[in-house]
Amino acid sequence: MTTLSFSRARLLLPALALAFAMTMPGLTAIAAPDTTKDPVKDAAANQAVTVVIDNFTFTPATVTVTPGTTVTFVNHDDIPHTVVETKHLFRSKVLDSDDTFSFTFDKDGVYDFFCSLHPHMTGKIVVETR
Ligand SMILES: [Cu+2]
Repeated sequence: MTTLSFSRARLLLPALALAFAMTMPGLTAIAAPDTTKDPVKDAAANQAVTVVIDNFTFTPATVTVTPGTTVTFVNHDDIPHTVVETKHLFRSKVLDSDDTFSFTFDKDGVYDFFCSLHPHMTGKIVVETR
């Protein structure tokens, strides 16, 4: 059952995350990159964008897209991660290696997300009509 493994993962992983975070103080410095030059923004409408999870990081950390864009998150780490929108717009299941989660952003807005297993992992999808 996914419910069982999810609960176990939630119990086990925060401690690991904390330990990891302490070894990488620079990670918290990733904040508010300049999105005005994001090349993704210039792609065609109804685009598909991929955010890669690797080395406890969402890349790119900020993506600017037009409404209707489907964003796919893919976990390239060898440990599980999740993608959770801060205001509960979406919440992925636990993504094992190479698992993906997709969400289509229909409305303009700024959508912050994080990994519930490693809350220092954060990212942002900016949806704006051009
Ligand atoms: Cu994670």
